[in-house]
Amino acid sequence: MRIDHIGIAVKNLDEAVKFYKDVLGLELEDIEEVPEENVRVAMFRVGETYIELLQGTTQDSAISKFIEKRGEGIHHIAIRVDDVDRSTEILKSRGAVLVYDKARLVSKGSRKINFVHPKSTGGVLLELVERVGRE
Ligand code: CMX
Repeated sequence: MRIDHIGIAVKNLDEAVKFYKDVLGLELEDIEEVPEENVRVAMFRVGETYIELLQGTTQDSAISKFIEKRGEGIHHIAIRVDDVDRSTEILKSRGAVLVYDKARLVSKGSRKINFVHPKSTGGVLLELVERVGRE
């Protein structure tokens, strides 16, 4: 296990990308739309992990709702796991509240994800992410 990425909710992805790239000098790895989650995301490599900037693409997206309620800022911490289905079942059996009953495949099948609700963790949304076909 390791920290896969830290997710930051932003209102304007293009402006935020400019700042992280041109001012902070971070390396932009990828920008993609993740329709399953109603977000557009930009990934910046920071050593062994990533910073993920997220903009909601619909008003009812989790990111748009988060920004409306709490403003821009850190939205989640993602932990890389080997088998997200197994992690989901183990955590449920230990009493954690998972957002999805079954983990979801996203990003054209390259990632399988689930979330532990902030009510379980002391106020931090935790993502569990399996990189499919990657170590
Ligand atoms: N971190 C910490 N607390 C959060 C939070 C977050 N990211 N999002 C919501 N909360 C808090 C709210 O402030 C609220 O607290 P209070 O009860 O004290 O007011 C509580 O959790 C419930 O909030 P809510 O507005 O009623 O929000 P919902 O229950 O509708 O949604 C959640 C919360 C976590 C279930 C929803 O955001 C979700 O389904 N998240 C998983 C999907 C997701 O985040 N997708 C975007 C990222 C996709 C990607 O990384 O690719």
